[in-house]
This record gives sequence, C-alpha cells and structure tokens, in this order.
Amino acid sequence: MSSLAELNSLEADGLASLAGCADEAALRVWSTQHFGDKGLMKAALGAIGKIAKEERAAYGQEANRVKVALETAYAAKFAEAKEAALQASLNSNPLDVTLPGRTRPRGRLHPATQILRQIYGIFADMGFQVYRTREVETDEMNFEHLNMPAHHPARDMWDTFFTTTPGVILRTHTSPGQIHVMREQHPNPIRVILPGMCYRNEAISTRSEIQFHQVEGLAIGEGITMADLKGTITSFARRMFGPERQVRIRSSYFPFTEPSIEVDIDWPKDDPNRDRLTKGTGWLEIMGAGMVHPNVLKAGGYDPDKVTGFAFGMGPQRMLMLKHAIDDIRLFWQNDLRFLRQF
Ligand code: FA5
Repeated sequence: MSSLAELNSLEADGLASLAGCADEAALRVWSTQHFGDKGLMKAALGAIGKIAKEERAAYGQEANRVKVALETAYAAKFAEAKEAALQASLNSNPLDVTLPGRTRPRGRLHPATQILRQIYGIFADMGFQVYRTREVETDEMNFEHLNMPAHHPARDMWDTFFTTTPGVILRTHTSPGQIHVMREQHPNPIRVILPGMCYRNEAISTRSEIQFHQVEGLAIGEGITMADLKGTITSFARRMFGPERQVRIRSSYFPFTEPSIEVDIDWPKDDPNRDRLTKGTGWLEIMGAGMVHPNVLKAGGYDPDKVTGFAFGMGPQRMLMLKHAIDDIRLFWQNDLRFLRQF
C-alpha cells in the first residue's frame, strides 16, 4: 500500500463493508480486519517509511484522515447495532414492571430476646450497665457467698442440677453474678444488671419451667436505701407494663438480702385465665429483691459499715406472661412457630 489512490479505496471499501455488517459480532470482525495488529490500517500507516520523501507528508496526512473517518463510522455503527439489539430484546421479552416483587421469608427475634432488650433499655436509662456472668457455677458462688452455708435450709428453695464435677452446678439464679461483679469492682460504686439463663429441678407447671431467664440487678454505694430500691422497681414496672397496671410489694425472705421483698404485678383483669394463673389472687410474682446482706457485701470485698446496696432478681418469662396474658410458660421453649410468630 503506497499511494493516495490505495488509501482512498481502503476508505471506500471499508465504509462499504461496514455498512454490510448486520450485528455486533460482524462489527467486531470488521474492527479486527481494519484496526487489529495485523489489520489494513496498521499496514497502511506502516508503509509511510517506503514512500518517496516528497510524497510522505501528503500520504501521512491522508492516512490519518482515513483512519479517523473509519473509526468514527465504526463507533456510530456500533452504537446503532447495540441500540437495535436492546430494542429487539425488549420487544421479544417485554418487562412487566407492575408485577409484585418476590418477598423473602424474614425471621424475627424470639419474644424472650425482645423482652430482654426492652429490660436493658429501661435500665440503661436509669444508668445500669449490662454485665454477664457464667451459667455453670460453683456451689460456693451460687450458695455459700450468698450467705447460705452447706445444709442451710434456704437451699431448699433452689432444687439444683449438679454436674459430674463435685461442687460444680448449673446456677439456680443470677445472684452469684453479684459476687463476681463486686469482686471485680470493689471499692467502687456499682450499678449493673446481670441477665442470663438459670436452671432448677422444678416441677414443671404453667408458671414454672426448669430453665428460665432472670435479670439480676445490683446497686452498691454510700447511702443507698430501701426507698431507692422501691423507686427503681416501681419506675421500671411503670415503663414495662404501663401506668394502668398495679405493682404490689410484699415483705419476704432471702438469705442474701435483709430486709427482703417480693414484687407482684396484677394479671390483666379481663383475661378469663386470671384466676387459674394467679391461684385466685389476681397477682403474679415477677421478682425477689432486698437490701444486700452485710455478709454478702463482705464476700464481695466491700465494707458494710461504709456502703449499702440493693439487689433484685426478676423473671422475664413471667413478665411476658403478664404483658400478653400468656397462659402457659412452657410455650416459650417449645419452638412452635404458631406461638412465636405472634410477637
Ligand atoms: C431468686 O431467684 C432470687 N435470687 C431473687 C433475688 C435476687 C432476691 C436478688 C433478692 C435479691 P426467686 O426464686 O423468687 O428468687 O426467683 C426470682 C424470679 O425468677 C421469680 O419472681 C420469677 O419471676 C422467676 N422464676 C423463678 N423460678 C422460675 C421458674 N421455675 N420458671 C420461670 N420463672 C421463674
């Protein structure tokens, strides 16, 4: 290729064969023929060196003009072919944008998790941090440091699951967490809640399971009184159950608190199961509580002459029963979706 005439026929032939390309595949072949490494345009540009010196400038200019003309024509034709292919695909497979989308099945939080989070939120507003402790405990932590030496009759309140390792048990309540947190934090003030699973060898009934959550609460500091405990529990109950529900505080006994109380909430008045679930009283107990016993403060490393504290242990499953008039505590761990989907 060495003359202007040849360049002109390269252009004319190129444009003609480009016009004959019917689709993207044909256009790509054309592009390789003209602009590929061994293509016609490369050869034409490469021939510059062989052109006589006086014609070289004119040839070079013309070769570049032809190259740009072919490239421009190719780009336009390629865009045209792409648009045509898109139109063809839209026409052959019309898209119905009015069809509803496919929904994915979505899981949800277990009601026990939901109420735990609600409890964390309410206590967080009152300045309590969440603190976690172990579910497998020593006899020492579960009983002895809580003022219940071996053979203390109060141990009968907590019929215990033992492991095959002597002295190691499944915790019967979250109260041993009190000792863990006190030993870690003393002599500083404490304001924590300790949530988690507890295990007891209970006679299973509509109100009692062998495994259930508790949320322990502990506040230690100078000058903490029973009035602080009552205020904290009452404002918690107001937020959890609403202002229309009643809270009852009774005196009680726990070896690790002195004085001790228990707290009840009134069962929904219009619920037909009210008498059966409350044994005719109209009330269901949600927690035990009291002022931390001096021996327990000592076991935690505090000086009972300097600080006082209150503690409580509440049952979230019992609270869910009261909130939604659920008539059987066993429903929580049966994993029946017909029950769980209601929350
Ligand atoms: C205790 O376990 C004490 N540790 C509570 C406590 C903590 C008192 C700190 C003083 C200071 P009690 O056994 O009453 O107490 O249980 C507390 C709450 O846990 C009950 O009010 C109830 O809501 C829940 N609970 C107890 N046993 C069961 C059970 N078997 N099934 C479901 N919930 C239960």
